[in-house]
Amino acid sequence: MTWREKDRWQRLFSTGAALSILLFSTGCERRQSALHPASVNAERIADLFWWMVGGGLIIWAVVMAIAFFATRAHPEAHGVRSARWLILGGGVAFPVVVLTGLLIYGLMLMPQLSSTADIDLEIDVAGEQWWWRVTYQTAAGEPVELANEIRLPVGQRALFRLTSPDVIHSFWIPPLGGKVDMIPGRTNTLVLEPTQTGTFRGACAEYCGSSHALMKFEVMVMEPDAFADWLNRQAQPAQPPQSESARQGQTAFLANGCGACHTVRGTEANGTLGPDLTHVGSRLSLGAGILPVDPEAFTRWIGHTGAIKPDVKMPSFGMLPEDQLPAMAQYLSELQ
Ligand code: HEC
Ligand SMILES: [Cu+2]
Repeated sequence: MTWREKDRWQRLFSTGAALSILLFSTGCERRQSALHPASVNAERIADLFWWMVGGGLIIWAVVMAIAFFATRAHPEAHGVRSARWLILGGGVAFPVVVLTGLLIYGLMLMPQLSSTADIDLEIDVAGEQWWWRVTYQTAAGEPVELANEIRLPVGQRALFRLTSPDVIHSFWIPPLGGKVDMIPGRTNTLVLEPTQTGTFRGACAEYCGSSHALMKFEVMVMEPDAFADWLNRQAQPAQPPQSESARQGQTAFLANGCGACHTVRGTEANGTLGPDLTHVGSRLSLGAGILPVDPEAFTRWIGHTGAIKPDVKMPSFGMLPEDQLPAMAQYLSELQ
């Protein structure tokens, strides 16, 4: 291959790489993108991001113009005085001014971002391996526990208390905010005030073990009335099984020891190691954002737990008699 051919291949390759990066980055989903902010603080941070991108582009253009000037337009030697002026101006004065401006802007944002005043609602979230334990403090007194799902009323300020029982996770809902570490023995706080309704997606942003990539959660921002109805329903005990197969499912659920790890409020199942299943049939996802919520998915989850989520802290129950899994799946789907 001659030098010229090699050059052409290289150019083709780098254009292809640049194009695919562009395609991938525009393929980002809105519901999991920090560039489509949907909360007061996320909007402020996105503004800061765009100012920095804009400023960076201008500085890049100026540097390119100077490089062009020095290498193509006037390649001859330049005077010492004008060179010194350029170095002091562009190398010392300019960065000092720009970086000081950015620092002041950032410092001015911080008190607003971390303020915990005027809270409408308090939610505890614990990062578990590998799911999210979510507890709402209700006005009525009894806290309401659920998993892998957070609903918020639009326009209200929600205070999150973030913890972890064992390893470090990081709580992140890109369109709303976060990337706040959940550290054992410590409680970090985060305030979110959503500005639009919609369903968003959160993820763990700190490597926490083998199924780190399989712990997601759904965040639904709703009108305040719909939110209050939802929280009321979540506070109710589980409804009794409706169909014959769900009744058999409940018997199997209790007989096979599921209640040692799972709570179904209103029944004798009161374990706390795994997610509260009182209203699991009404959830937006199963297994921390990796399966849909339907009888088929329940059957798969119970029968192939470890294959779906490596190192999961729930044993697989694939060895149970064949009719028990669909019956339990029916029971769980009816826990609306
Ligand atoms: C040793 C404790 C343990 C036992 C016993 C157990 N589970 Fe689990 N279960 C868990 C844990 C932990 C999770 C969370 C797994 C994850 O997503 O990482 C879980 C998750 C689930 C989920 C998904 C919940 C959600 O909101 O995503 C369902 C459904 C479930 N278990 C059903 C059952 C059934 C049915 C049985 C009995 C046949 C059972 N479990 C027995 C610990 C247990
Ligand atoms: Cu994690």
